Amino acid sequence: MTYFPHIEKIKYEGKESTNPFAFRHYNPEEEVLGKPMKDHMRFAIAYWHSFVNEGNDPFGKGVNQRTWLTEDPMETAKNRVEAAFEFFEKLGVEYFCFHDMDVAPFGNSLAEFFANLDEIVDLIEQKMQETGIKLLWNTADRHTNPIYVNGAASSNNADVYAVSAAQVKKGIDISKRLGGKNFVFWGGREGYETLLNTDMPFEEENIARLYKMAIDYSNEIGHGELTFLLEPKPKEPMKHQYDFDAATSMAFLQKYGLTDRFKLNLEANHATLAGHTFEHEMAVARSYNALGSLDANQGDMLLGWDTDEFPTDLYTVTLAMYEVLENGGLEPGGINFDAKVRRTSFEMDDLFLAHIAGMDTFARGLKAAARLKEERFFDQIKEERYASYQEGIGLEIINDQTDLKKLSEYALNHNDVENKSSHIEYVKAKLNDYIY
Ligand code: XLS
Ligand code: CA
Ligand code: CA
Repeated sequence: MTYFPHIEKIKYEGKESTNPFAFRHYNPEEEVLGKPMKDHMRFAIAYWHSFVNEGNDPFGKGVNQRTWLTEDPMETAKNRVEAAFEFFEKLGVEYFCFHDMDVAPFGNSLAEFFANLDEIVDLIEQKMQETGIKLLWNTADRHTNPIYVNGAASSNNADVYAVSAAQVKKGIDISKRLGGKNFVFWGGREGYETLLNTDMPFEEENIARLYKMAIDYSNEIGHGELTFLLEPKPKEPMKHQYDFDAATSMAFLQKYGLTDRFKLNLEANHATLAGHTFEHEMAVARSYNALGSLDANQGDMLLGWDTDEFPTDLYTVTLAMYEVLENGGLEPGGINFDAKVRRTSFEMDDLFLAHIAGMDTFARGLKAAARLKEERFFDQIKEERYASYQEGIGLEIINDQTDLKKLSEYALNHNDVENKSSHIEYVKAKLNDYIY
């Protein structure tokens, strides 16, 4: 049985290819800065968007043609595993990511859910062994179940807190079993609707408590290598989400002493929602040595929602890949396509076309970023811009050899302060030459 019978393994055919089912830029083994492209990217497929999402929106039902759907939820779940691994292999992607709720039906109780999960994880494990495909990260979906109406670890209801903890425990067990290297905590409904009824410090402390328990449990079961990834998002589904952006998330991790085991999983669309660029979020994370992994997608600048489109904006992707290079790579993280096909792209083959578009865009972004790095484009601009700190009073400042008295004396004797133009339009025009 095959779910994509017309599709052969997707190959790299070069820029001139007119075959829509071929890579024109992503050539997995091609070396860029001494490393195969595929190892720079460590691409992963998001199970939820490609194998669960039905293409519904607030105004209409699902439109996606998906041949793995049946009347029986367990049968559908098993079909999905087959379809997903066929897809990963044909696309040549080595990693995948999933929420517990993506892979197995909840059934009627938590116990039934865990039993369903065990059965499906058996199948996933077998497929991973057969294909060599690996788990980039898994996570516990603590937002879909109606009990999470007031949040999970931030819920006012302690029984809800316990269910959420049980899902996290199960998720870490699954991670150990499948050899996962990362475990994601996206805040889901951790946030508030109104401060009128919310004790914010109390809720945040409870969230931190759960994360500490997760760290302890991972150590206890001999899975202490696991990196936990906190994923910022400013809004949706809550009006205000606690992990607003990278800076807010780092303040939280520092406040509760979690930085040893936690890094950030940054999503492009969430950066947009927070009023930042993707590269800003990555630069902030890097400044804390906390850039863990990426959720590759893009938002629509004309809409205020989390639209999770496939990434095709070469400009942003180039600047993001530049941050990845500056970070020395993402391992053990990677680049997960947290993106869904548009509702009008409802055929099965669109799953391939969309991922090919994203992977080709990242390949082009990587190459442009490598050129920028090799030619020290940004380094030179910055060196020149901060040159005043390389000598004289500037050097004394950065060597901590001054104080307010000395600086005041210096300033009073130097009335001739002169600034230099940044020529920013010229910089942007030159940047275009590297990208296009
Ligand atoms: C939702 C998030 C979610 C996380 C994983 O907006 O992007 O899918 O990446 O829970
Ligand atoms: Ca995400
Ligand atoms: Ca999103």
